[in-house]
Amino acid sequence: MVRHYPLFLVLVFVNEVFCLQSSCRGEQDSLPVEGAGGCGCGKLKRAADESGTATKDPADKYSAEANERTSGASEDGNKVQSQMVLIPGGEFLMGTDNPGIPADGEGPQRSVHVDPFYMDVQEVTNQQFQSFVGATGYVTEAEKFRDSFVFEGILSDSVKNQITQAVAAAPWWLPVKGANWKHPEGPDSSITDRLNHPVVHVSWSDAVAFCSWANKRLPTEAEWECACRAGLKDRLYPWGNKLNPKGKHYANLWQGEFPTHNSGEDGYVQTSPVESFPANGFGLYDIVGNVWEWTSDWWTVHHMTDHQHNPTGPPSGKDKVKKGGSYMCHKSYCYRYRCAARSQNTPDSSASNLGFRCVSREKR
Ligand SMILES: [Ca+2]
Ligand SMILES: [Ca+2]
Repeated sequence: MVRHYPLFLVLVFVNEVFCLQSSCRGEQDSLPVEGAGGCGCGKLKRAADESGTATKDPADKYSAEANERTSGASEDGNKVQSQMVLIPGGEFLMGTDNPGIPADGEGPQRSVHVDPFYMDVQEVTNQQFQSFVGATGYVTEAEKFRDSFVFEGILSDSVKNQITQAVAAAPWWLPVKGANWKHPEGPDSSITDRLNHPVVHVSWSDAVAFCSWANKRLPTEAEWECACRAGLKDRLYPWGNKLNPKGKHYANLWQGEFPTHNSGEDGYVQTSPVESFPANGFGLYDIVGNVWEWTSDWWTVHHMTDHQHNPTGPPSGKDKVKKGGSYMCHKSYCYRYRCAARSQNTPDSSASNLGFRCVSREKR
């Protein structure tokens, strides 16, 4: 199966990934909420019907019965599964009344209750995803579509030279044939030397399938944000309000001029091994930075100010919420490595800076 993108779709697609992951800040800062659509956000879609392979409900295939047969929890114990920590839940203030990017729907601040739950201390790694694929034969959406989006700055010259499509507004996002979780920068790359890095090029549906196999699920946005804040009130970051307390880096972000120069001052210009930076107060690593993390909620920028109990987001939508920002985020264009920050992609989207972690009601 080969999927050909019409050029206009590629342009929309690239622009969309670009917008959703990182940029549009200049536009969004100056636009009302409705202006979020002005950057093309919300239109990103893979043509699933053309491929005929998109998974509508991946959890169906990875049922509890299948999990008992194959999941790391039942056979390999903690070798495959992430360690989990209890997130005590309770009342917390979600969102902010001082949004860094108002058009993203970061506000208003509202009182939210979430029940206690367990969360993976780390982003799901390549090794863990490899175990899942080895046990189930799962094929990701990027593999079915035979391409995914990769940041130009991490591509080899030989791969770049084969790409003829580009976008003036976002030339650093390139559609790479053969890019997928096993080959993050295309066919000439591998995960051999980064098994402990977060898996990337996984769609929302892929993430749901993995979590279901592990007898877990994706966090709601409220759960994710409660976990990010770690009991601190009105703080920008999981550790406080200063980005680099005492001159130290607390997350894998971008230093330097985006997109031309990443100084790697924090030690990494791409993904970093999970747990390379300090954990937050709940014991969660890389909850901001490293890779974006999918949540289970559909996207909306309109939020009730009423108190909410275990909110799960809108009943339907086009995009799923992702949280935490990535190694590509810099304040100059992607001030989204804050707990209140948020962005979105369609469920079948995948890129080189988007991953996930799982949660569960019981400890796994
Ligand atoms: Ca970095
Ligand atoms: Ca992260």
